[in-house]
Amino acid sequence: MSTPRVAAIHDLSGFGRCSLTIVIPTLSAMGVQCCPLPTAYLSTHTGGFTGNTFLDLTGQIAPTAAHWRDCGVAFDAVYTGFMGSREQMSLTADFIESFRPCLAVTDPVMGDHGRTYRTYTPPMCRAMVRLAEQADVITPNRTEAAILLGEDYEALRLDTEADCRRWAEALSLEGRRSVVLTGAAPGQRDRAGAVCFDRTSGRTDFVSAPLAPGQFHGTGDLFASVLTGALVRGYALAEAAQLAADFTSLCALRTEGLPVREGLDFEPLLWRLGQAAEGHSPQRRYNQAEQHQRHQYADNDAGNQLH
Ligand code: PXL
Repeated sequence: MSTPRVAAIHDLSGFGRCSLTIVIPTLSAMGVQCCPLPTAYLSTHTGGFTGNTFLDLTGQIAPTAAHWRDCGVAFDAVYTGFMGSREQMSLTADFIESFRPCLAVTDPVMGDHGRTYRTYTPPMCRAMVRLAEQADVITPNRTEAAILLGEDYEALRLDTEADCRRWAEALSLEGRRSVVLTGAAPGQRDRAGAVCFDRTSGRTDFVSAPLAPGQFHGTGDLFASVLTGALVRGYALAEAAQLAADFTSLCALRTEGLPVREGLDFEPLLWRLGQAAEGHSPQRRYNQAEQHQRHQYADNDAGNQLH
């Protein structure tokens, strides 16, 4: 079976572990080929550091897409994350459409804990809402979910299973896209979790893993990267989200006590992720119709697959 291939459109931040410095090693460890298309180069990420450099790479998106198409490259998935400008979002949307049928996974990176990231302006957030409308799978946190839905952050509560189901279903745009809404572990104080709405079945499932103390940078990037890798390796949505929750939790637990802005200390654990993913044979996903038929639902209690 050939190696699944993912185009990853995210920023490249040299120090601080986020975006491509997480996406590339994670997908590689899972036996997935990652083709990065950096949206910008920054010396560090923008959370916890000031004075970072910022080299905008918007001009690279269309020519890279054209060159890859000329080379006959096809992708199982296009996975998008942090964007550097409003223009990048429409270019990224064009990129996705020109590589259909591929799975489009959009992590609508805009903010956390009720606040947008420093570089995100309201027009950029509106452009992200439009980009996410084209996605097959979105992975918002609570802050991003509120922006996507035009809701007040305080109103978007994830305290009960019913709340979580309601918001996940609202985010699905009447079942057109699948949703993995993170930060949702209703009634479980000591667990971190997500609620998953799968458009192929209309099912809503909950996944969770032990909660580590502290809020580390890049946690969302790691979660979405594992999820994407698992999806192109043939995991069903809830099963992919469970693996992502397990691995992110394991990494967060070992990072405890290290500087928050340096992100999750995930590299020493990548071999475990590789081992877990090995149990699944990769499936080519160029044809989305086929892919939808293949989706089968794992029991919610799939259990921790990382040993
Ligand atoms: O982890 C999200 C992220 C990605 N990329 C950059 C960021 C952030 C969050 O602050 O600054 C550059």
